[in-house]
Amino acid sequence: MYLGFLFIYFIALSHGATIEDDNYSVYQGYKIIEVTPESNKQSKILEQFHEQQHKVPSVIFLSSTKLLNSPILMLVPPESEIELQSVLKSVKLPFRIIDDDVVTSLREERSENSRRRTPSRMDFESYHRFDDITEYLDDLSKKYPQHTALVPVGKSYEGRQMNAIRITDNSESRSTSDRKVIFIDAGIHAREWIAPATALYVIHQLVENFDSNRDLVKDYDWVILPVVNPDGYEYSHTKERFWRKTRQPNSFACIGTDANRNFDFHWGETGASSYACAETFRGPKAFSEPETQALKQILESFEGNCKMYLSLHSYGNYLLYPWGYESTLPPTWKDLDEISMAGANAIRSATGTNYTVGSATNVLYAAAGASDDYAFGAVKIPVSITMELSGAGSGGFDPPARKIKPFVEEAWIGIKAMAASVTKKY
Ligand code: 0X9
Ligand code: ZN
Repeated sequence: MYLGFLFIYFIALSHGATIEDDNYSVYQGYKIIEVTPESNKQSKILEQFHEQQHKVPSVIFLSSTKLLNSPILMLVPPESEIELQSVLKSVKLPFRIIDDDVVTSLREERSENSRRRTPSRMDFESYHRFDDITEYLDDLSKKYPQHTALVPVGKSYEGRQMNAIRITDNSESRSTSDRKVIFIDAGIHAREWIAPATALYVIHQLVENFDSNRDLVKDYDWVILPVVNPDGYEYSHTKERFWRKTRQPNSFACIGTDANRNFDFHWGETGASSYACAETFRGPKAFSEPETQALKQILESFEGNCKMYLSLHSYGNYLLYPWGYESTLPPTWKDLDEISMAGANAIRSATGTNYTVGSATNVLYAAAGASDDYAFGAVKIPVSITMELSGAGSGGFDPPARKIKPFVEEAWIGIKAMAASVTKKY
């Protein structure tokens, strides 16, 4: 008996997981269901059902869009399957079960996904834990003191130190406070692991491949915060793979706030839940989360100098600009469109991947209190873009390890093109 347990334990270890670490049993019996609305009526009913999840959460929307003929994925617990099916039947919307055993898929993916990086270098062959990421930034700042500096941003609810890295070309004579800034963040949503990986790839390119990318840092400093929500990120590694929110407890024993609904700009007006258990909970008040406060402060410290705010999310291949809280477009939307199109076109000609460009409300859905609207509307950063990266694997948030490299390389092509367009314009 004892030997049997020991054997299972070693098998688990040899697959890169520990028994204590197995975070997938919470999804026992869950399925991933895909629907593709083809008419406005079908799209509307699904939107209403999505809205309802803001109040009585059961089904987790893994992706959503207003565009017809685009697939929408849902994570469906066994007890909600019948309800969902009857909603879909009422508008003759066919569905496809794309995964009827989420637990097994996640376990299989996990064995190849999580490995520690080789000390002193970053690799893009697996997803890295928060401590590993912190250590990498630390290493870079020591190894390249002439080009990099750590910027302490704040502490997460569970006390994790959040650091951004500032990348600069020291041959410039202007003082730091006069330099223009491009600010990138990732990992506001815990489960979107490809986003921090992309932020790390941008850091790696700008610092470790400095000479090839010199032009991009000539007039601009880059400040990059690779994980905005470290508590959630770690929780999605160790407990619930599809965790989205922060980890600060709320009423009704429900934990976490959707950090991308917690910013004080039209806070809570649309597409955000006032219900603490919902996936899109806006928080008990604006900036209730230490992580969103930290992001607000660092953004405000670059007020006037920061010309582009780019927030990395996944997934769906979208480049979204304001507004995200209402369908009206801001007066400068043509500039925003031109810069986003530069990114989309660069990616399309390099790899053929198609990024959809448009305002967040018009392309996806209205959701107020997000960081992109705050950066644009409150901090007055002239270019604010949310980039929804490529998806793959379970529910779209688990691109297999071998896809990390091509995905982050592709994103970098788009980011470079957008940055080039910004530095020319501002
Ligand atoms: O809903 C979100 O926060 C973002 N999509 S995600 O699938 N990564 O969760 C989109 C945010 C777009 N911006 C605004 N609505 N302001
Ligand atoms: Zn997101």
